[in-house]
Amino acid sequence: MTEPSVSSVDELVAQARQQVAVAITLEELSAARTVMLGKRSGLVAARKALAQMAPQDRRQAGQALNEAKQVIEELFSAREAELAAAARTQKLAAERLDLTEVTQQSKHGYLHVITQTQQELEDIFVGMGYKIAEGPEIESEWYNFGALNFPEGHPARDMYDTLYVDYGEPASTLLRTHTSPVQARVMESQAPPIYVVAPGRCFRQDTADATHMPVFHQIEGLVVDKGTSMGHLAGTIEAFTSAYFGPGFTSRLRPSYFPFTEPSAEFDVQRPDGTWLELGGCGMVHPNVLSACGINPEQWQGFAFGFGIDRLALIRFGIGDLRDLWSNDVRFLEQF
Ligand code: FA5
Repeated sequence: MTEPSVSSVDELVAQARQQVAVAITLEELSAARTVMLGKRSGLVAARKALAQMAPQDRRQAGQALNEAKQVIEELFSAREAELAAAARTQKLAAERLDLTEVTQQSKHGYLHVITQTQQELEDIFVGMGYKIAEGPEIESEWYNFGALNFPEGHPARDMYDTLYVDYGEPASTLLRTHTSPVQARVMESQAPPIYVVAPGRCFRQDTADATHMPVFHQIEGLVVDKGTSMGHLAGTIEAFTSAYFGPGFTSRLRPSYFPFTEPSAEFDVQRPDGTWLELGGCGMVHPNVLSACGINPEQWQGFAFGFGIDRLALIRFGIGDLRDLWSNDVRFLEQF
C-alpha cells in the first residue's frame, strides 16, 4: 500500500472538488460522497496505511489526512446546501399558484340573458319614476283570480292552465299564473298615487314550444292616479318598449279581454320574418278590482300591463326558440 504523501492528499482533495462540481443533483452528490468519504474511499485506505508508517512520519501524515478529510467534508456540505436550495426553488416554482394567471385563464360567470333583461327593464321603469314591487310565487286563489274580478267558476279562469298546490282547501293555493296578483297586493297595502312594476316568475301547465314555457317571467306594471287614461297607458308602453328595443320596430295594440281591465288590449311586435308575436296584455284597471282592493273608483283610475320578459328577450336578440334559453348550453348562452 502506498504511503499517503502530501501530493496524494492534495490529489484526494482535488478529486473531491471535481466530483462535487460535476454533481448536479442531490442524488449524484450523495453517490460522490460515498466514493470520496465512504469505507472504500482513498481517504480510508490512506488512513489504514498510516499504521505502516514510521512513528515520526505518522503524526504529520495523519494531520494532513485529517485536514484533507475536513476540507472534503466542507466541500460536500457547501454543495449539498446549494443543491438543496436549488431543488427547493424549483419545487416552489413548479407548485406556484399564480392567481393573476388563474384569473386570466378562468372564465367569468355572468348573468343569464333573462336576468339581464329583467334588470334592464327595472332600470327603465325606475328611470320613469316607478318603484319595484314583489309578491309570492305560491299564491292564494284570491289574489291570483278573486281580487282580479274572476268570478268563481267563470270560464275566464280556464284561460290559465293553473298548477294547484296541495295545501289548505282544494284549489285554494296555486303557483301564480301571472304577476297580476301583485297589483292587488300593492293596491291593498299602499294608498294611491301608485306607480309600480313587479317582475317575477309565473307558472302554467303550458307545453314548452318556441314561444311558451311552463315557467316563464312577466313584468307587471300598475299605475293608479287621478285622470289616467288609455292614452297614458299607450304612451307608457311606447316609452318602455322603444327604450328596450331602440327605435324602428313595428308594434300594434289590439283589443282583447281580461276580467281585471276594461277596456283591455294586447301588444304585439312584428318579427323580422313579418309574423307578429304577442308580448303582453294591458288595459284600464276594472272598477271592481279597485273596489276589491279598497280604492274608490270614483276618485281614482288606473292602468296596468303584464309583459313576458322571456319574449322581450326573444325579440331583442333574435332568438328563434324560448327553449334554447333553458338548455344551459354555454355556447348558446355566451352570446348574450
Ligand atoms: C296575462 O298574464 C295578464 N295578467 C296580463 C295583463 C296584466 C293584462 C295587466 C292586463 C293588465 P297573458 O296570459 O296574455 O296575460 O300573458 C301575458 C304575456 O305573458 C304574454 O303576452 C306572453 O308574453 C307571456 N306569456 C304567457 N304565457 C307564457 C308562456 N307559457 N311562456 C312564455 N311567456 C308567456
